[in-house]
Amino acid sequence: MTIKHIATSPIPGMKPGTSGLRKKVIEFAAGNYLANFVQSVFNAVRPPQGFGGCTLVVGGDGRYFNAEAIQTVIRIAAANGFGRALVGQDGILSTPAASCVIRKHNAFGGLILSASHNPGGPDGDFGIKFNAANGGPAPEKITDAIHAESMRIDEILTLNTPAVDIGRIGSQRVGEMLVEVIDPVADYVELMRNLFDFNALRAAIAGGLRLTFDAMHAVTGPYAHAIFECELGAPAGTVKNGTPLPDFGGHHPDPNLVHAKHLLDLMMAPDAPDLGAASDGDGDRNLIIGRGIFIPPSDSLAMLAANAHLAPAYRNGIAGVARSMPTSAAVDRVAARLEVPCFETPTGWKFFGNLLDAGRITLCGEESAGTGSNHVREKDGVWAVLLWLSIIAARRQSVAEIARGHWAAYGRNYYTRHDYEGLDTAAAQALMKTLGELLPRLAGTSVGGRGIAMADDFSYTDPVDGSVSQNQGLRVIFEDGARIVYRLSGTGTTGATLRVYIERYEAGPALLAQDTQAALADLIATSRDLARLNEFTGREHPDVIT
Ligand code: VG1
Ligand code: CO
Repeated sequence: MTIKHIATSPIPGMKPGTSGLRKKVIEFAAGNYLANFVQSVFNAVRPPQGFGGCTLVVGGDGRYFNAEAIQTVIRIAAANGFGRALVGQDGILSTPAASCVIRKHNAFGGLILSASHNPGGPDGDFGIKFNAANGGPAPEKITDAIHAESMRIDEILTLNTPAVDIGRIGSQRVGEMLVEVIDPVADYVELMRNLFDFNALRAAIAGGLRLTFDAMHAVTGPYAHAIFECELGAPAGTVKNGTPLPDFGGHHPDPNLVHAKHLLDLMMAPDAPDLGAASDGDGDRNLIIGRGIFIPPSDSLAMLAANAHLAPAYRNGIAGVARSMPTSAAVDRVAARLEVPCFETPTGWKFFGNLLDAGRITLCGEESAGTGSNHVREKDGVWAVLLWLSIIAARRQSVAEIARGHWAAYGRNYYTRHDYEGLDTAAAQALMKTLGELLPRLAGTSVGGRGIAMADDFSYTDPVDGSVSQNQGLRVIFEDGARIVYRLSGTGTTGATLRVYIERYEAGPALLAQDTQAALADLIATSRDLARLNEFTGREHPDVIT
């Protein structure tokens, strides 16, 4: 085997602090861009004894450039001395399935090729990230090391080998590395079978429980077919847009109320199925809609936590919960009632890893439609649907009844997120800087008729390893518990996206039916005034309201 040494130089654009790399396909496909990142990862994580006995898991969401990228990864992994690569057939592995495979096969880690909910195709986005041996996104210590390596890289090690046939399950050799092409679905289905009572779900579906699942032409199609239709006996057609396509059929695989509007419309009809759900490009997000009712992700997390004991895996209760800071505090109330701890972490799944590994939490989630548990170290869209189905089947109630019952018991955290997309980066940064400077003077004052209890730039100390993550979002907390949070997105690829998160708690059944935007109207106005949004961005309205 002859290892090729390709001279290269650092390529800018790998932001420190982000768990992976997301860019336009044209940037990724140009020159050594992808190869530089992959080599930088290996340089950052190489154990002292080398990669000899190590297994690398490789797979992606099937988007444009996925197949080529996998060949590049395989050659560089072989040249860097990996013993074995496990590759999803046709290059497919959903993010939660990759996490499952890493854990089950005791892999050293994995490279997941996806830009998640970002659009795909030749003009769309591509992405790659490294997950560690626990199956979770690399923690900041590792991502910072990857960034540092990417700034000093001068050489890529690769091989001159023909492309591996990733369409055929079985083993082949690339240089000295064993490449095993695996069924991307099997390990994941087995894990779900162990967590949930498939017999009970099958009986509920046979008894009339109806589901519709939109895979948005992204990676969850094969998983949803295998589980909902084959294992649980839901009728053919339950899974919509179930074939992964390189350009996601020209759609944006983001299961929100804008890009999955058709599902919302369908679920608002009187004869709608009991549960409507969708997932994103790489299968880690979930959208949950009951007949006639959308369940905001923060509420979904709270409702799942309150009812998790109805599924076998969580029968004995949960150890604790965690939510990202901008996620509403609905789940905090459930944790208080269950008398388990509730952790508040920065945005991004990597911050849940230590808490899950240490057994301090069982369930966790984010307002951005991510929910998961200790079964893997990623958020998991199909898992969330299975847990919802389990709860509906066990309680024999509709989603609307479960939600109204929950709000009656715990009160309701009215919550919305306003996204201002494609902003001029300098303008967005100026807004954040100005607001950040204002925050220390806000406590004790009042705005829009509300007293401000505290205002700060969120900083997190990991309770397990003590590591500190700063600048994780500007938050303004009012005396009545209402909150406004501002942060800039770390996942966009065009300009800057400002996310403004707005929340207010209300107890008492009289207000349960109120429209969320109306319930938060005064805080929404305050959020714009405080940040001088119009002045900095020239925007009158957000682009996406969730
Ligand atoms: C967004 C979400 C965040 C999520 C991240 C990755 O990040 O807000 O909650 O963890 O996407 O999700 P940002 O920085 O754009 O706000 V996924 O499904 O794209 O892996
Ligand atoms: Co995703």
